[in-house]
Amino acid sequence: MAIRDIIILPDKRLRLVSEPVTAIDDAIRTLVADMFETMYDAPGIGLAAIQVAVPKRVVTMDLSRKDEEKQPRVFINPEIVWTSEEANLYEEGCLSIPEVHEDVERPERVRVRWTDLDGQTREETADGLFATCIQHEIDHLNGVLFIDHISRLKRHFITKKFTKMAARRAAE
Ligand code: GNR
Ligand code: NI
Repeated sequence: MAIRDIIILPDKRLRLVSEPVTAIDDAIRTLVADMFETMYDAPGIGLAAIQVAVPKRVVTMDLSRKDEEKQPRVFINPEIVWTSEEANLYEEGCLSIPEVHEDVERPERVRVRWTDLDGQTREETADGLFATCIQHEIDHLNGVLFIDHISRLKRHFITKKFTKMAARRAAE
C-alpha cells in the first residue's frame, strides 16, 4: 500500500469525467487500498480516485468518528437513482481545495446504487453526512467541485487564490 499525492486546484484533471470500472481486478484493489491509506492520512472522510489522478469511477469513504471503530466503505460506479425534494445546507471542504469551507445546498436525501468490491450491486438511501459526502464524491467523478455550487464571486476568488499559489510554486 502507498499514500498517493492528492491533486489540488487548479489541476485540470479535476475536471475530467472519470471512466466506469469494467472489472474489479488487482489494479482496482490496489487503487482502493491506496485511496484508503491516502484518505486516512490526509485525513478526509471521502476520496474520489481522480483526486489521486486516476480517472476511474471509484470512491472510498469512512464517516466514523475518531472515537469509533473504522467503517471503510467502497463505491464503484456509484449512481444517484433518486433525490429528495427537500434540500440541506452543509459546510463542505475538499482535500483538493485545502482550507476552503463553504455552505453548499444539496438534496437532503439520495438513493445511491453502486457496485462493491465483490462485484455485488448495492443500493441504499443516504441522509445526513452520508448524503452530502456521496453527492460530493459523485460530483468529483463528473469533474464537478463543491465550489461549482457556490456563488460565482466566491468561486472566482477561490480559483484566483489557488492559481496564484500554483504560479508561485512553479517559480521557485
Ligand atoms: O474530508 C472531506 N470532508 C468533507 C466535509 C464536508 C463535505 C464533504 C467532504 S468530502 C472531504 C474529502 C474530499 O475532498 N472528498 O472528495
Ligand atoms: Ni472533494
